[in-house]
Amino acid sequence: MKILYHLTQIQLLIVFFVLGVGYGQSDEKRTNITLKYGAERIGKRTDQPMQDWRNYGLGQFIHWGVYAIPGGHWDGKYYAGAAEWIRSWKGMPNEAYDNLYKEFNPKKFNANAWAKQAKELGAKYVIITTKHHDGFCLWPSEYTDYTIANTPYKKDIIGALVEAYDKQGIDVYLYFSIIDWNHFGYKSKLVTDKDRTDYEVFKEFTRNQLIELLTRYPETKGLWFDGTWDAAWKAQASYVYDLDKELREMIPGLIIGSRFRPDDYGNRHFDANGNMMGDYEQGWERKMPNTIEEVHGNDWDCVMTIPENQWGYHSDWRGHVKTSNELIEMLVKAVALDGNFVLNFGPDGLGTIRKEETKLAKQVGEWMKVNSTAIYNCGYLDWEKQDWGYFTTNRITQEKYMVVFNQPISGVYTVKTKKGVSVEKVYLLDNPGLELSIEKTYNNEFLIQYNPENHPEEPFVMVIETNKDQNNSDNQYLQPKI
Ligand code: 16Z
Repeated sequence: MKILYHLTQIQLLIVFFVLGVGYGQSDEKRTNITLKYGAERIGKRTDQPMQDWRNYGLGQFIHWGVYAIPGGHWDGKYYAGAAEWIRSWKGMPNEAYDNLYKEFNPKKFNANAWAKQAKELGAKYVIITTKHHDGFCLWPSEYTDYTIANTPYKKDIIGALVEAYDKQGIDVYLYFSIIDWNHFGYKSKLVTDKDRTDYEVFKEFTRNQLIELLTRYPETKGLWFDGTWDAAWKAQASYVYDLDKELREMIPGLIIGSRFRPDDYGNRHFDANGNMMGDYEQGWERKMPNTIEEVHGNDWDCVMTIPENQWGYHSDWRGHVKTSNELIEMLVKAVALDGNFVLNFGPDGLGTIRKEETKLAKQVGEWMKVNSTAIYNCGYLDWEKQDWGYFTTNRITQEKYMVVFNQPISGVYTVKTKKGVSVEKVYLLDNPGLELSIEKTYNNEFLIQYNPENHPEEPFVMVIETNKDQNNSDNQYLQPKI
C-alpha cells in the first residue's frame, strides 16, 4: 500500500496497463479448451526463414488471371466491384467468363521486367496468384484442364515468375484460393450426401494441386491462402491440419498465414483458446492496425490495393487512388507496428503493368533507395508515439529512426524515451553531416530542432543515437517530485 500511495494516478494507470494488457491475442480471454486441431504453437516462430519474413518490410502482391481481359467491363457496362470478381456479376454471363481463357495470350508479358520493377520498388517478397476463385490456373496443373496450358499462350507463367523473382533475390510466396468456381466438387456448404461425396473429391484435388505447386516450385517460401471462409471448409479441421503438416514437411521453414486452417469448432485465424493458427496474422486486408495493442504481439501482414476497385486489373479505376506518400506512410506504419506491407499490382490482359502502377512503384522505390535503412530489418520501438510520425528500430543493430510525415510548424520534434535512455545525437539519414540540436526537459523528454527553409515534400528519416545512461542522469532540477 505504501508503494501504491506514492504513485501518481498516471503511474497507476501505467501499472494496470502493463499488468492487464499483456501481449498475445487477448490474454484475458485465453482458455484451456482441449483441441485436436488448435494452434500449432503459442508465440512467434523464431527460426531463420520466419526471421527473414519478419524483416522483409515491403512485399508485392500480384493478381493476375483471365479476369484481366474484361478488366472490369462487359458488353460496354462498368462493373463496380473488384475486377477479379466480375464472374459473379449478373452483367456478365458465366459462359462468357468461362471461355475467356481461350483468348488469354499476354504477348507483352515479361517476367524479368516485372521482377526488375519489383526489385526497384524495394520489395523483398512477392505473393503471386496461382489460382483465384475462378479456378483458372497460371501453371499447367495436371489435375484440371482449366489452365494456362490450354490458352493460346501455353507457357507456364508461375514457372517464369518464380525463376525471374528468384533471380532478383525476391522471395516467392504463392497465393492459392480454396474457393474454386470451376471444380464440380467445390461447395460453400455441405447440405446433401452428394455434396459431401463431391467435396471429398474436391479436397483431394486441392491437396494434389498444392503438392504439385510445391513440387514444381521448390523455391517457394510460403503459401498465402484465400477463400477459406466457407462453412464447407471450416468443417475440415482434421483434413486441413494434416495437409498443413504435409505441406510444411515438403519445404522446411515454409510460411503459412492464419487464413488456412479451421480449428475443431470451425474457428478461423485464432482457435477456441485465442491462440493464432499459422505463422502470422493474415487478417489485415485493405486496413491497418493503429496501435501495437491491436496486433497482440503477433507477426502480421497488410495487403493493400492502390485504387478501391481492383486486385485484378480494372481498366477504369474509381474511388480514391492512393498516392505514393500515402503508400509510404502505410508501409512505415506497418513496420512501426511489427508487420509487413504488401502492395498489390494487377497487370492487364496483355501482361503489361499499367502506367499508374509503374509510376507509383518508381516513386516508392526512389523513396526506399534513400530511406530503406529505416524499413528493412526494422520493427516496433516501444517509445510513446508522437504526432510527427513513426519510430522504427533495427532488430539487429538496435539503431533507432524517426520517420517524419507531419513536420511541426514549430520545428520542434518531441521524443520520449524510456527511463535511463538519453538521446545523444540526431541527424538526417540522407545528410549525416547535419547534426540537430537536442534539449532535454523532464521525464526523459528530448526536444529536437529541425526547421529547414525548404520543407521536404516527402517523408524523411532522422537517425537517433542513444546512450543507455547507467547513472540514470535524470536532472533533479528538471524533474521535481510533486
Ligand atoms: C466478398 O469479399 C471479398 C472476397 C474475396 C473481397 C475480396 C476477396 C479476395 C479478393 O479478390 C482478393 O484476392 C483478396 C486478397 N481476397 C480476399
